[in-house]
Amino acid sequence: MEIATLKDLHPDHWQKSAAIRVLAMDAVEQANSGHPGMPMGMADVATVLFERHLKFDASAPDWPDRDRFVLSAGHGSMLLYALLHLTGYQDMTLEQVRNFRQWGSITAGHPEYGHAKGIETTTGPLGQGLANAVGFAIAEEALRARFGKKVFDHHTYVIAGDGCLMEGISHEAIGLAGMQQLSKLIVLWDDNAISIDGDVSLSDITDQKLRFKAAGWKVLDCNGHDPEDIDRALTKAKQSKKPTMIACKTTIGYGAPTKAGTAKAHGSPLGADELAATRAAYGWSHDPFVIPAEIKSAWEGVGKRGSIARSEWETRFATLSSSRQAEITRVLDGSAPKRLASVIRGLKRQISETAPKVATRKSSEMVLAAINPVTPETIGGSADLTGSNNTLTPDLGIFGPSDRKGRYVHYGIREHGMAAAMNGMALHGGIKPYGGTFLCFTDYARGAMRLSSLMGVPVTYVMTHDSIGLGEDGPTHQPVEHLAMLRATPNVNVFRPADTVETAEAWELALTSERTPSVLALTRQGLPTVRTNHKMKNLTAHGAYVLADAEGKRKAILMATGSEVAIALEAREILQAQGIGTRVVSMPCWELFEQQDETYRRRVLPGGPVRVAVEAAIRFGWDRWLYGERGKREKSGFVGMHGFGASAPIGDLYREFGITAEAVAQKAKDLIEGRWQPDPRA
Ligand SMILES: Cc1ncc(C[n+]2csc(CCOP(=O)(O)OP(=O)(O)O)c2C)c(N)n1
Repeated sequence: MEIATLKDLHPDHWQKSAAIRVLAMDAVEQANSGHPGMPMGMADVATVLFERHLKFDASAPDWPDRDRFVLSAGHGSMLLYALLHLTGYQDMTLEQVRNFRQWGSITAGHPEYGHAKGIETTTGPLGQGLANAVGFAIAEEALRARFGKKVFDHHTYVIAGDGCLMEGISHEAIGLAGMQQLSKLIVLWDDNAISIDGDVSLSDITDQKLRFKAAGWKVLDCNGHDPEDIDRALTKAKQSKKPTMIACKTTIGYGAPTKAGTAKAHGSPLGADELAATRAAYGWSHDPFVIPAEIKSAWEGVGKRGSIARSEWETRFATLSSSRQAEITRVLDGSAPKRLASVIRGLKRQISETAPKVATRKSSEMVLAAINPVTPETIGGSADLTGSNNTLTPDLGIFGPSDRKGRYVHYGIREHGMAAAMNGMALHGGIKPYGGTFLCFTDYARGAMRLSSLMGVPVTYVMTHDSIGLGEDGPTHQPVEHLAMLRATPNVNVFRPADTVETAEAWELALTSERTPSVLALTRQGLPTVRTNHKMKNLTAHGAYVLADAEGKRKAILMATGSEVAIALEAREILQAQGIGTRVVSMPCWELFEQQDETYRRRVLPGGPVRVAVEAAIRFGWDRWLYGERGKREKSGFVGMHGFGASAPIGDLYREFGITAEAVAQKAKDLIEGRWQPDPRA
């Protein structure tokens, strides 16, 4: 649709959408970086969505029953910032818009969760927002089933670009949403046929509409510059029993005389001449960042449109029993249920007394069996490894189109989609998601896992088969570098528990974490209980602690995690038998140990004794504890992996790779007797 026609037929709409366009153009120009084309192209769609469909109240951005709006094409961030400013979100001032992409502003290059109200999730890595939205929609279904539609009854809208749909993660997200019949999920595809390199046809000829249809979606079309057509499609989408994708035919950089419809409008300022010419084409005579009062006030009216629905919701909420209100408030706040701590303590006591020999993946199942019944906000799942990850407990039921009260999601073989959906659920609020796969396939989930950390959402990753200890599946499945990679990631607690007691403690910490995701690295193979002395206190909360102290003069400290703690204890026996006083330090979570004060760390790892670290993974990162923390290079050694694993039975692998109690004891003795040798790979 030509500008003249649009202005003529829909003058009010035009003014509103033009305000988005010029704010985007001006902010990108001022910042001298950013992406004007997408906001200019999608301004009409966004205007109709916000004006006629999106249930929101700009004065109450956290209202739990608001519709969620996800800008998956996060490079078009100015579209969102303009909408938030125009509709009257308090924190999104004009000053913030002027400071687009500057240090300290809330208008970051890409929308970042927590920076400004109205940003539901961090987007920018293409496809993530779309996949988060699947989690938002799952959370809404689950909460509606649990608390009723008086309290939870809202849609999730997504704007996604060609890039989002080309990314592999979109395939996982679309497949999952289609199967789950998430009818309140509506995706608006910015079908402008342009990406950075040029025409999308340079790299993709997929029929996206057929693709969505094939995955079980309803598919609609609209002219993305015709408000009535956009409205018609959105109205129809809301009646669908399936998730809906609306292909919105748009022109990138709409109205820019020489750049519209080309990749030149995608990711750089229009430039002074083009900017002036575009203003002229729009008939927009106002100075940069000036929005005429009547247009601003019309937009503010849109921002208030939802206030009636919101106050009606508050009235309905107030009619609920006080215990129901308290429970809803609790799950939305993310506070742990009262009984969680006592259930964990009870299990710890029982395990310390009976000392079972079980794999920590099984330990995790035992813990979940105890905590899931008292924590109704958990939604578990696995990427098709349920029996191996031990993530399903008998009380959960399966979440699906015919049972929204089920609390277990069969994610299918979709690690990345699972991780992103979990982010969405956690961000929605009211749900504590956990999901499993093999630790090695962290690689496949990595894009979304990084965002869990960046956004500070407390999801829990249950990563089993955590070392060569998985045996015959071989090196393709044996993680060696993954712990290091996870530990290198800011803001994630990487737990590698040694037994069921530590596993229970790790779960307690994961479920009570407020701003940090957790990874539980769990074994396939059986492990003895090493914590046979019941302690009420959560020792894992310290990150590392003295599990067995030296008898006699302390000459060696053995540090280990997970399955290698038992090996360290055996090595200690050998050394003690030879009169060498040896301390064993279990280090289930380095990140938490780092957070302890100096005095505690000094107490656990005093300078003086030789140190040997043992972990069936590569050494990377261990030096911090070997000689960075009051240790000495010539008095420290590492027993672990130096490359990829191999396909063989577990016993052979540990022996062949030299990860044995004898090797650990020998290393300690060599160090004590001054026979230090540099590790060529360290
Ligand atoms: C995972 C990921 N890969 C690459 C990029 C860099 N990037 C940002 S936008 C973009 C092109 C997106 O094209 P499209 O979705 O069609 O956006 P439009 O050109 O319509 O604005 C790319 C490659 C990114 N943000 N995320």
